[in-house]
Amino acid sequence: MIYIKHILVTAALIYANGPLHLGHIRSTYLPADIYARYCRLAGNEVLYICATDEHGTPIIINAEKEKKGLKEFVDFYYEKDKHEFEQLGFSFDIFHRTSSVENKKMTEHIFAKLKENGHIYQKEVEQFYCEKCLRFLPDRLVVGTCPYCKSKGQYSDGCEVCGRVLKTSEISKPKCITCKTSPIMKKSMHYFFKLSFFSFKLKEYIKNPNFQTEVTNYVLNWIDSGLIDWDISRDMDWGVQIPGEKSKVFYVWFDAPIGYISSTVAATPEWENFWKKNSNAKSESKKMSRSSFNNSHAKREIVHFIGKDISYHHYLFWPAMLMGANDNFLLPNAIPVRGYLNLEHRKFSKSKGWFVSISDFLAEFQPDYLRYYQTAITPHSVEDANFVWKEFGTRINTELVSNLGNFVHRTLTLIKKISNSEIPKPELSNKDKKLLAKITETKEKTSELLEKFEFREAQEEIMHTTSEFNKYLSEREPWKDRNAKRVATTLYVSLRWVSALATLLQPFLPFSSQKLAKMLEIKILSWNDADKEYLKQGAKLGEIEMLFKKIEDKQIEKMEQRLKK
Ligand code: B3M
Ligand code: ZN
Repeated sequence: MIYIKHILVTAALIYANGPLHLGHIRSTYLPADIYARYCRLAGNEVLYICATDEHGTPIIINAEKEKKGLKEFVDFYYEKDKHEFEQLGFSFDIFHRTSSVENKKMTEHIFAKLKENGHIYQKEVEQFYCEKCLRFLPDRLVVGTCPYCKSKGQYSDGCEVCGRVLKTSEISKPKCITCKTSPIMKKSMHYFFKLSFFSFKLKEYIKNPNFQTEVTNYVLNWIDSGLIDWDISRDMDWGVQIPGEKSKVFYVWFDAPIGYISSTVAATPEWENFWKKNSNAKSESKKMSRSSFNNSHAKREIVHFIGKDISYHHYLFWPAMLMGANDNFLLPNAIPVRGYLNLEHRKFSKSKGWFVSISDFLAEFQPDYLRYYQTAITPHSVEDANFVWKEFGTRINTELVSNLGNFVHRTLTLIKKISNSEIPKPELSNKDKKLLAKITETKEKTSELLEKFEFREAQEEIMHTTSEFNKYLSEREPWKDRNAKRVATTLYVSLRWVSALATLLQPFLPFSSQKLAKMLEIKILSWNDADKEYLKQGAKLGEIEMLFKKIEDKQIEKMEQRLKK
């Protein structure tokens, strides 16, 4: 089937409460960027949306630690995150914030709808209250001992050691995080969302074949063990105020996913084309062919990329909110989930110094190195992975530098030397033609993999074909071949793969793909044309630049040393 889709791609909204590290990139922002870039090249109408998640108690705690005002604190991380995401080449169409006017309005709207439809009720509950600080202490503002595994120093909303989500007042030996006194229990009227009402519908919803079964098995388990209605209010001032209330805001997990919609609103007046069932999208015209995966008859697609720790919120709360609002909202078509990243086999920890920030990385290496390695170690599954400096160095040097970079460089410099940068005229044998056909095959195979979110395998596919062309070039030895026709043919065939690479690499390595396009003096237009002969005979190549630089052992040692300190 042939048509343009409206595709909304989101990456989990990053908490504006600390510097980004490599772990954030791998599970969420990079895969989402690869997908968004590919979908654009494939001719779809795409929006890639992200924002800072600026509410909730983690922000309050870290702002207090850094002795900054809340607004000043989130402003700082909003700017910092935005800048670092840009440096890594993430192609957001908007990087917005959940503290925006649009988000306040959309949150109020969805809340009003849920209320209107009878999905909200009020109930009096007991909450921790600090008599010294004179404030309620929701979620992370209380620390204590986990009642299950007895680990000390756990937040009242969940234990990081045994992974259990805790109910209010369940934690033992509670203490106020600020003044360390023991809080009392005080009554407060809260708002609840009837999550339990949606159990059946959610069970139907998760049957979507786009979802990973390893995830839906979990989710099904949660549903079967009984969904509990969800307290969506908090007694504090930081957040989206609940209409008609004083010192009561929505729970951060209520307004955060709404940030996906409100950021789309801020990005385009045509936001409904991405979010609503019956809006009249203008560009349903016929254009691109997409493989049969992923209900390809649907004209709209919403894809949320997330890390595995927030599956509950995305597979249950969020679709239930959209269903309950009953306002023509589409439900997410796909929610790809990926696992955590460890650093040299240990959990990232900023406080323990076991950490690599984006700025530290970029001070030493180009952003495409990070993109390449992270994609190479990230399957489309909840499996965790390891960032290992030595392995990083080896893989970049053998795969990017020796295989890809070398092939491109050899081809282009030989053309420059032999034919004064003019595109050579070939005489193709059957063997040459067979190799050229490989370009189309690779393009198609890569599309299929990308549409199944198998980005690691897609990147491998391109690298594998690069090795084949590299082997061809080495075997034909054009640098010492005396047959001018043969030399021209060898270089022509190699150049066809170089020019295909400019497009095929774009989702993965946007900086290198751009450099390559500049050397070839071409514009990257569409995925579909990647295998076409768009370098015409007689045309000339531009200036040649090195794509990649070898990583030295001492650079790797320096990064390892930094961890040990
Ligand atoms: N900020 C948690 C996280 O960054 C949370 C995601 C919100 S997505 C709507 O993993
Ligand atoms: Zn206190």
